[in-house]
Amino acid sequence: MQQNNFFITTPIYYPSGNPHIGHCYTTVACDVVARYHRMKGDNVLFLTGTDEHGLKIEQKAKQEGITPQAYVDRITDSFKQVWSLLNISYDRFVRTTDAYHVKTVQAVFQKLCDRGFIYKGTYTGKYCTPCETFWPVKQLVNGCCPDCGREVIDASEEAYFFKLSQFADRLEDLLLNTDYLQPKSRALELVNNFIKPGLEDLCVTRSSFTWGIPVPSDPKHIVYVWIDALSNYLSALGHENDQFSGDFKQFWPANAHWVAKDIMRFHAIIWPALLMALDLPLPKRLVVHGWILMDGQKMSKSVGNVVAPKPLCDQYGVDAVRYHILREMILENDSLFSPDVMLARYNADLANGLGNGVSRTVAMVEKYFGGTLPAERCSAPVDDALIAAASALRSKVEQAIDASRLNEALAEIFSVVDAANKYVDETAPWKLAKDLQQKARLATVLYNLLETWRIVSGLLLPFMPTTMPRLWEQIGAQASDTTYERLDQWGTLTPTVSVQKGAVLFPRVENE
Ligand code: ME8
Repeated sequence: MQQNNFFITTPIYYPSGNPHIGHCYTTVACDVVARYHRMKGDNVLFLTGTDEHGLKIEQKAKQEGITPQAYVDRITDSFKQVWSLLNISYDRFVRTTDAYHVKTVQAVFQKLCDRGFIYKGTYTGKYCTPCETFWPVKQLVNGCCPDCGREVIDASEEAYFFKLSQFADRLEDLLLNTDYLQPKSRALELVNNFIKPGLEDLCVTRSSFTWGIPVPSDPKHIVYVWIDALSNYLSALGHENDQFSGDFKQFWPANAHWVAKDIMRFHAIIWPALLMALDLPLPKRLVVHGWILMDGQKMSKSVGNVVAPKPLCDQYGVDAVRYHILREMILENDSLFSPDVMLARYNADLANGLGNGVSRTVAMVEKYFGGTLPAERCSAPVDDALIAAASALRSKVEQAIDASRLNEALAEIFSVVDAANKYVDETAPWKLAKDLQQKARLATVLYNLLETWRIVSGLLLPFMPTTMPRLWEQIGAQASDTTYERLDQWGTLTPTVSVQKGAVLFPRVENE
């Protein structure tokens, strides 16, 4: 089988506060896609990291009376701890303070100068400190930052500019006529808001603070934090540094950058323009999702309405948290985080639907057959719908994941969970068990259920990587039964399969 390379990235997060459920959404989503591609046999490189420079970090460290480096070291650790808690299988963690990254940023900046895309001028305009963003006055909303709504300050300084305006036509074409942006519905918003009003050249250096990467030829200027940050996707592959030899050639262009809509503009306009100026291939896909809202507002450190992942994981288990945040999010929309919805969905989908469905099947195999099914079979028409639904599931899940619609992949899987539970009601194994003539029929019903749980759990593995192997032990599935190739092959479990009763997979959680 030919191995495809697959390079997927999260944003590199600002270590200006501990990670919350919003950061977890993007990271868990990328983790699922990365695990899914590994399961398919692809050669995956999954990158995440932290974006550690800029005025905001410098100010935070000052408030605490420590150096910016000490400050980012601490918060970056807290990101790594949360990713480890959530079972995030990243392959590489880039920090913009890493020496190899600094080298790449300086080389990229110099290359843009050498190629004539950067020139020196004077910047006058408005600056939003929390967002680290300069805004042309015409883009302000009611005089405030169009992203976060907060006040902006006057700013004027000698600075370097990137000739972003030259790329307007190519960017418009990229957004409207290619599959770069997903969902496509966001393209018009970008073209109308940013390209049509006239793209201005981008100020790409700062000289009002020092916590950043100096311009190599003019070190009193610091490279703009977004040029610094976006370059992580190149530096982490060893481009223009000698840290990871061969990876750039192997993994660039990225297969998917995942971000939320707050930073879409940087990834849909500035990033491709920089790559065009560097004459590098463009990423294949930019996946932009909405926000997790809390009380009607974006969940964010600065609004102060964040939900921390640790207490939720303590209450529900890590896999349930991974499941829940992905199950609720429709790519185009924002989604509300609600503890009540989480509780109700956990109990309905995981505790009752999947967990109870599996444990009931296992208990019946134990009760009626001492734990091992006999080989005799007797089919009935009622089996056909379940077998068809389970056999077709892999291709539906594949389609949904390839379209970055993870909630739809989960909805497809849980419709088969429902079908399996309905099949139990329809076939009433407890009635069959009363009739000695029906042994083969009873074994067939239970085998069909075990097979359905095998397919369902195999496809759920990227979403719930801890619980699914425990489920396999219970239904008697071997590692070879749950490989990707077997997940659309009905009849994989050995006919005389033995089950093993185990701990409750998803204990019910009561409303406190
Ligand atoms: O923007 N809902 O870092 P950041 C959904 N350093 N996703 C959310 C979210 C929410 N309420 N809150 C945060 C930066 N996110 C830059 C990125 S990349 C070259 C540089 C997620 O810490 C989402 O992925 O502000 C969003 O795009 C990202 O965190 C912003 O993280």
